[in-house]
Amino acid sequence: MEKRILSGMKPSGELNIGGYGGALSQFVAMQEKADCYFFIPDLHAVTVWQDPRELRERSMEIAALYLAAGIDPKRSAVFFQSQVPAHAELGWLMETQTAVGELGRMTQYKEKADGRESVSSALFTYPAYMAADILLYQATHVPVGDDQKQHLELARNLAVRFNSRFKKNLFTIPEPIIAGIGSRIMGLDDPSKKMSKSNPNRSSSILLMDEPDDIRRKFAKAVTDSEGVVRCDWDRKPGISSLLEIYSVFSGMTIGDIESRYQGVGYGSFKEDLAEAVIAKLEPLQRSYREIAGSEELDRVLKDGALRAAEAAAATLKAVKEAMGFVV
Ligand code: AQP
Repeated sequence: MEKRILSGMKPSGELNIGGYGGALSQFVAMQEKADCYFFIPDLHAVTVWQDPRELRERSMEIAALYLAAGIDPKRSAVFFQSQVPAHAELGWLMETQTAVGELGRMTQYKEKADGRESVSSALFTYPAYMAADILLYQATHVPVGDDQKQHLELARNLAVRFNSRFKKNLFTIPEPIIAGIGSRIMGLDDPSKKMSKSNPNRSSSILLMDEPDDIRRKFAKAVTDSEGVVRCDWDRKPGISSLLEIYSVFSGMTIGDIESRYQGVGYGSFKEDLAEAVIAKLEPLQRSYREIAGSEELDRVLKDGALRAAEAAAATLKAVKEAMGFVV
């Protein structure tokens, strides 16, 4: 069977190098090997409050960044989730197959709900909708960072359950592609938490659109430890380990090579070189982003992507509705 991949990045904030390491940097290589659907899961972004103007701007920003990173829209479908109504429709149907207990076990929900006075029911049910995103396109593979493994497991369980309850082999069971290097990039201010778009502290993240001086300044201030040795040890040295991970993603060097290069050298020059490696990769991305953002070509790509996605999704949705007993 042909390999088919679905992946996307939520427009819940400005993109940072966490999402770049865990997702965007791998998209181009994926399209060489598979039929790819790269979407912008804007329906998922609104599971927590989003300012409407910012949501629109960030959604367009992510679409432009996909192309700037090298996604070829002739090969891969690039589209907004909200422009393909089948996502919401299958999402509802998958919700009917999901137990409240299963959703309650999702650690991402627990983390996100923690400390909030009011939580939308959509934040709770979102994993069933994520399952629908994947199953709608019969994705054979889904790249997952550390934080998404549990959600993909749920999607697999739902697919198996649906196939056995209604119709064998209707859904393809998606396999995870576990991101290797880059799957764990932590906040610069607190290496116990992942670098997140929704973190209001701007110095916790390197944004993909940051100016070189901001990048240098943020890395210089990144939390490390007092040992002064550049080595990877996630338990004892999460700050340096995360910086090593970033260095590896942006330089192409292995963690081992970087450790050897900085033997006997303090954190200062390691951080300076790390900043330059990141700047060198982000500059061409930013340049190409500026050419693409706001262009008519981008609008065309998104329109075409939504049409292609809707066509692929329609076949699955019809089969699901028939299997469940709807009059279609
Ligand atoms: N810090 C990270 N390190 C490695 N991978 C990461 N990803 C996100 N942050 C990191 C990976 O990027 C993909 C897209 O994620 P997303 O944008 O859909 O959602 P997210 O994981 O919830 O990202 P954020 O930044 O944490 O957003 P908010 O703050 O809104 O929840 C995924 O594959 C993810 O693993």
